[in-house]
Amino acid sequence: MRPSAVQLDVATYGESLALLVADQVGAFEDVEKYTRRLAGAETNVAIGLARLGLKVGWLSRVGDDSFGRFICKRVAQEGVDVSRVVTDAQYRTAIQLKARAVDGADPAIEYYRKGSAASHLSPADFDPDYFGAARHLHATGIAPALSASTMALAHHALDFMRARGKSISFDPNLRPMLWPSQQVMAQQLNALAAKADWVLPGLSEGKILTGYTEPADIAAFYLDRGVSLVVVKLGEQGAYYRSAQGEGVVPGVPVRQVVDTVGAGDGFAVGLISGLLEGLPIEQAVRRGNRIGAFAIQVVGDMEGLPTRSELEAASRAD
Ligand code: KDG
Repeated sequence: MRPSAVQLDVATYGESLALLVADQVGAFEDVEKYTRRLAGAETNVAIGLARLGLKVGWLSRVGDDSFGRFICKRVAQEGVDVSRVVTDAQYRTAIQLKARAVDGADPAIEYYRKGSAASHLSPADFDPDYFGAARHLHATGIAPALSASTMALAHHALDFMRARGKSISFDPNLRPMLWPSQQVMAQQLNALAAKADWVLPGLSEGKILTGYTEPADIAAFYLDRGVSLVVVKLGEQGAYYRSAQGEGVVPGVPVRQVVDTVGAGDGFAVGLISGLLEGLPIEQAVRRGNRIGAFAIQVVGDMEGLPTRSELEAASRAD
């Protein structure tokens, strides 16, 4: 029997991976030492929101193995509800390697995730009471890339939340190595994006998904499909936003040193989602997104840099 529903601000679903970050610079085959951390776009966002004090729940499947237990323990330690994470007796928890980043360049990664426990998530894992009790759904383009059943879950979750008038954010999080082709990736992710309220592509992602090169055209592509707000992330330049109410560019937050870019987009999503759920005007929510994105890139791990509420407030006051 499923435990009774928890009242959530934000619900999400997807795969988390045991992340092994190289302790030394170089090719994976030459690295001898790795530090174990946590990866997963959805749990990065869930943890960031929980650090700001929101109630967040995460649906997933993990293997009945040490990495699965590590992931559940680590995510729960951050205050995210893991009561809907299923331990799968048959399939393993996924692993990701990440290279030591050099001079702010995107680090190389390698996945061991095909056929993983989370790739067996399906609509049968979706608890309507749990999701129905949440105000907001955060979805990414990674979970649906894993298998036909995770794609079915993604459509099911977005359709369910949409039918109940909940807000939905969608970050395409392009991972081409998980898709059979760029064309299939674009077509399938655009179909999901059209079911969301807030769509958050990076500029290069928006170009791949829509064929347009300008942020305004990328935004128009999604607004024409019924999305209410599009924010195109522009890296250190900040972010461009557009909705029926207007458009603008919010400049980026400078950082002293970019340590590792992975997780910047998840940090951005934390700021935007929390800001909009708290009723901030779009421009201020985007500003918060830029700020938290800047926190995320100053550390080696994917989510360790995400701020608590007081750290966020201190950084905002320092401006
Ligand atoms: O956005 C950061 C994530 O991409 C990272 O933590 C790992 O979820 C991950 C993935 O599938 O690449």
